[in-house]
Amino acid sequence: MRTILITGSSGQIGSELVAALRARYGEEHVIATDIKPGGESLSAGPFELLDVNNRQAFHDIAQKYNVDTIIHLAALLSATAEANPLFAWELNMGGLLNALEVARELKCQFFTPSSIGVFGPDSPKEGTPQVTVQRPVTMYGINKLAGELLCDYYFRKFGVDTRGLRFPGLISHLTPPGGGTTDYAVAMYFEAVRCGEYCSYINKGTFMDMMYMPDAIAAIIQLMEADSAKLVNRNAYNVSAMSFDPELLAAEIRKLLPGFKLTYQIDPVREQIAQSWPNSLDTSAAEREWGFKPRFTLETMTQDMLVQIAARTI
Ligand code: AKB
Repeated sequence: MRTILITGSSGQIGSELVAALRARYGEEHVIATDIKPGGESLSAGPFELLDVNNRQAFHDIAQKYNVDTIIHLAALLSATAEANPLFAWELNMGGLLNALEVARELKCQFFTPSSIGVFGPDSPKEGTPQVTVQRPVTMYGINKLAGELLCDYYFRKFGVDTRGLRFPGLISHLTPPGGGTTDYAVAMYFEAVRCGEYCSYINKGTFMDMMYMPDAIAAIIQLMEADSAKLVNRNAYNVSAMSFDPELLAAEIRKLLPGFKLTYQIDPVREQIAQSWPNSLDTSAAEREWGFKPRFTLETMTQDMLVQIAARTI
């Protein structure tokens, strides 16, 4: 049985991943950590306060629980990183380096998410290949691309079993994202249910890849359990389930909430970030090497999101 340490557990991915892994491997086998105190659900199992920039504390907690797997999620997302580039470098790169060092010292399997942010304006926009030109123009993208290379280095040089996914925008009705460029999609669902209208900071015609959180959680587990020998692109798989712009998402919401109104007030920073990213990814390497197959389409995700949000609002 695995024993897994997760950093950034209170975040959008972490809060759902901790629950899924505890259900799969047992409560005591998943050590949730975060820089701030965990909520009720995280504290249902082992929880520790951890600043990932403190390597000694990171090592001590991992050793205390005898962990064999580290899932490193703590990071600033794209919009926040653009507003605080120096702190983004410090946290996104310093935290990752510490996590990899602890994984090396304690011989742990390792996962950290990458992002569609690793691509830039020079990358092909449609069907962006697994291996292609990567010249990101955001601090977040630079961090994530350097992170992929650092994970490759720890695999080749030290034999750490590193793995990673290039996540698109992740949609969830449970924990809101914070500081990302793709967050508008989640906000649109919540506002549609709350008041029937949404003002988008991303422009019509700006397409980005997206995926529903249950598919993201399943993909992490599937990749971590995959046969290492088959993982050619082990630290950086393109994954996505759909691509849409605000208009397409609004049209889907209107199938269930016909009066929904979409307006625009463009945020130039986030719009520019979005425009530097792909419109749609080629995910064939993930399909071929470890069987990636998302279940949710834009239609089924929208149905589920609206039902779940409405159920909570009543
Ligand atoms: C963001 O928008 O920053 C993230 C991402 C695509 O990595 N959701």
